Amino acid sequence: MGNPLYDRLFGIHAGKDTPFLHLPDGQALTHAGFLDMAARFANALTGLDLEPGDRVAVQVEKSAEALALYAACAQAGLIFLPLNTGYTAQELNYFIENSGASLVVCDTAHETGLAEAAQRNGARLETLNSDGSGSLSRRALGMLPAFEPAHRSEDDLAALLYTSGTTGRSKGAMLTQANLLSNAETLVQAWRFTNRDVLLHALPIFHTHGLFVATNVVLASGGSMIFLPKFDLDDMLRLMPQATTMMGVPTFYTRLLSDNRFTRELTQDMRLFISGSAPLLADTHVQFEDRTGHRILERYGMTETNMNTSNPYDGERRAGTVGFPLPDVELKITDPETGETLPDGDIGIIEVRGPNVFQGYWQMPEKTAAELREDGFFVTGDLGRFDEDGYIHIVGRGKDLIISGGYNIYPKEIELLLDEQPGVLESAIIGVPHPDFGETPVGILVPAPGETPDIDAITVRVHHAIARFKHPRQLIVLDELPRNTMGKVQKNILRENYKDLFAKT
Ligand code: MCA
Ligand code: AMP
Repeated sequence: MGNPLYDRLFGIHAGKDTPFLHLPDGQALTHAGFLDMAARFANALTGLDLEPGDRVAVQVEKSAEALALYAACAQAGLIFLPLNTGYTAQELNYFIENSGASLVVCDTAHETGLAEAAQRNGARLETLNSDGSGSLSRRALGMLPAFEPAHRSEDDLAALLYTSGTTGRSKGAMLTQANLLSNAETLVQAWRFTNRDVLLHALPIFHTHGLFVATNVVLASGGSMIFLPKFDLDDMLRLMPQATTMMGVPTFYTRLLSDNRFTRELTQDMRLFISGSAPLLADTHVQFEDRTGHRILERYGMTETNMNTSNPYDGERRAGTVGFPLPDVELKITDPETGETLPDGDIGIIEVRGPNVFQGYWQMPEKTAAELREDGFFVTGDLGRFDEDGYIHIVGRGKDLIISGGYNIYPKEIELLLDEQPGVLESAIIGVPHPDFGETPVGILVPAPGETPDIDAITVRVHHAIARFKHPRQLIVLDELPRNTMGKVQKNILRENYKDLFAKT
């Protein structure tokens, strides 16, 4: 039976002295060296009595070792559960409990804060730091650099990625080996990746974009990555001439364009720039081409589906669109009320079906049934339309979601928190345009009768409870929220009223 994920992404590189990771310290880790590291971690994991199917929750900084832990989980048949490094202990407690993780891996700095949550949920706790040190690495160092991959089938779960929801509770998207492999292999073809490619990798590796889209594509094609801990403009400009491709969220592109050192000459050896996770403004697309001569290739995906559509490699990459459905992905536009397919050109909800689509939400059958139809179509909640040439335009969202610098923020989660603060009757979180992050959350508070909410105290509590990127950039007190005749809060009016709060001057 083998282990398709391990075999097709990692095992194929056994014994190769070719570079895989170019690290910030100037060192390169070869494919063989990386596999040795992964095998040691796999031995360490099984030494902790983990068995195929167990969940491994990982909140660590980006490093070669962190990536090797992903490979090790694939090799040992464990379900990899990566977590945003910005999440607070309170948020992590939920993920550990909900997933029933057997092992939590975190930075030493967070060990004390997580110890109780791990213990309460019967999970072991190990550490892995950005410099590669930590208790798990120490275990791994004492292990052999060889590990017989656990038998797994394509239908077995490979990863559990939590994605927030409109109800405020995060849901674990169950992704199988087949989900990940089919998408990686499709994207290699669609974007013409080869073993000569060098990807400039500055994305985090705890989300689909940096982990599956970027890393799996490079693994499947045999190329290498310049593996940066995070997006740093100076590093990007310095290293771009050594790369052939880059994947980024729109903020990467606007930040590059804001610097005069970013020139046509600097990008002359680049083959391809890819953007996704949030809408790329048509204006950014045009400016980018004017400056560099390259047309950014925009694609569209979700945690639940990996990538669904892409602009063409050959042919017109059309600004303001996300291109065509990928091979084997079916996409239809449906009426939000009836679910019926709409005629081409009409705006409706985007639904997708294909080998990329997840298996449902971990232990949440009702939520799964609400979004994943019995015929296999997944209701994305994004609003779109086909244009006359078949390009897909995303024109909005049917779901209440804010995307800040590529990170999703679900207003409901923050509203629930604000509503329970002293002196607050009710609240609304809206997304307003932001020059750097695309959108940013702003909170509107309505005081309880006769009370004055203490904004400073509320801010402190919000900061303690949720990740930095979700913090409302401003809290505004209003006497009441605008409502329609049905009593529903009219967020569109609030968005319009506050749309210029962070406008560029
Ligand atoms: C960091 N901060 C943020 C964000 N990132 N605040 C709001 N939105 C953000 N995205 C916080 C920092 O913690 C910091 O807090 C402060 O804001 C300013 O940080 P700054 O230095 O400006 O930010 P940065 O560290 O440079 O990060 C910005 C970034 C980063 C480079 C845009 O957020 C990023 O790499 N985003 C990519 C996210 C991504 O990979 N998304 C894919 C999801 P303080 O002031 O306290 O220090 S997967 C997905 O969506 C689907 C599948 C898809 O289609 O890809
Ligand atoms: P996530 O849940 O983090 O996977 O985010 C997925 C969401 O990001 C999608 O449902 C879209 O709303 C949005 N998204 C991803 N790529 C694009 C894109 N190219 N244009 C517009 N929105 C996008």
